Amino acid sequence: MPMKAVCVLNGDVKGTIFFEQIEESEPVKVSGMVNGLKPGSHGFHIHEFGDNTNGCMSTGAHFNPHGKTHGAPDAEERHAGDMGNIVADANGEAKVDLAISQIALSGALNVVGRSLVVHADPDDLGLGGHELSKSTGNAGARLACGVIGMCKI
Ligand SMILES: [Cu+2]
Ligand SMILES: [Zn+2]
Repeated sequence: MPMKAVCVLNGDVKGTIFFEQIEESEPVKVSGMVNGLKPGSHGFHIHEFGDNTNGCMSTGAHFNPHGKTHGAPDAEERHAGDMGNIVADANGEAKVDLAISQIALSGALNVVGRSLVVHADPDDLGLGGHELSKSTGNAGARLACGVIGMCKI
């Protein structure tokens, strides 16, 4: 059965991102728009907790059910929540249109109830050589976040 979820991003930037999965064996389509960004690349991750009690700081680390190190979404070694970067144009607008196979909207890889986070800086995909590259991609401050919730098909 197809499933659909949505995340409204709130913080220094705004956005609405939809998650759709046709069936369990299919990747999750992640689409939508983020506005108010500095032009360029911004780290885009699913963090483990759907907890915004202390803003984006209480969303925890990257969703990582397999105990891996940080990487690119298509790399062998990466967190399930690693979705790479979104790229904002000169107007600060980033269009998101991804297909992510390491997450799901049900079962062990379910991301519903977790948080989506947009960062101030580019995610170096684990390759930057910074002390944070292998844990966060050195993507800097958490600009906005929101809890991923089920929505009507
Ligand atoms: Cu993040
Ligand atoms: Zn990561």
